Amino acid sequence: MKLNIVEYPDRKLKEKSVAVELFNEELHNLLDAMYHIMMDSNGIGLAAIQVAHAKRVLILSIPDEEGEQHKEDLIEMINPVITYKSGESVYQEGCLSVPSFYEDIVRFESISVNYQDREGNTKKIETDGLLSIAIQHEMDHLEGILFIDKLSYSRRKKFEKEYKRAQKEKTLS
Ligand code: Y12
Ligand code: CO
Repeated sequence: MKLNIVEYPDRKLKEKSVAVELFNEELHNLLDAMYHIMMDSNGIGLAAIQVAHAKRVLILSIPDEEGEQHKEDLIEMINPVITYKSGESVYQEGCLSVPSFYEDIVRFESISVNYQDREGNTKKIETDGLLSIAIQHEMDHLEGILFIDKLSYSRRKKFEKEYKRAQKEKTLS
């Protein structure tokens, strides 16, 4: 399966993803292809809508203390639901669909999430730190929300300005 990353301002990213009902080969092929494009793009998290599949699917590969990502640490979440949230944390986020732009975003510090794995088994994770932030960022994608949608009016303006300048530079080079 050949996938491409959908980039802002593509309207596809605004789509709400639908629940997965079939845990079949098609889903497994999508998950495998998402893993490859995420790793090839130096990402740590990816939602299916970012590769134009409006399904409630996301993957996460959080680096270890040495900054290395291991296949065995890959987390695949199907139909995730946050069942508990507490605290507040701020992290400078980036997104493969909004390349070259990073901003501080406020999220819950700790969360509990119920989800299904690729076989449809029910799972639960309780987490904080980078994994918690990454899950919340990817779950926003399932609702058609980008991290830039969470910026204040002035920061959003700053983003639009930087984005327009980057586009102009692209066309000139
Ligand atoms: C914390 C905050 C946000 C997330 C969501 C997952 N985000 C990413 O995986 C972002 C990856 C990313 C990679 C980039 O490429 C390189 O660094 C080579 C990048 O830079 C460019 O596109 C130029 C931007 C974002 C998880 C945890
Ligand atoms: Co993103």
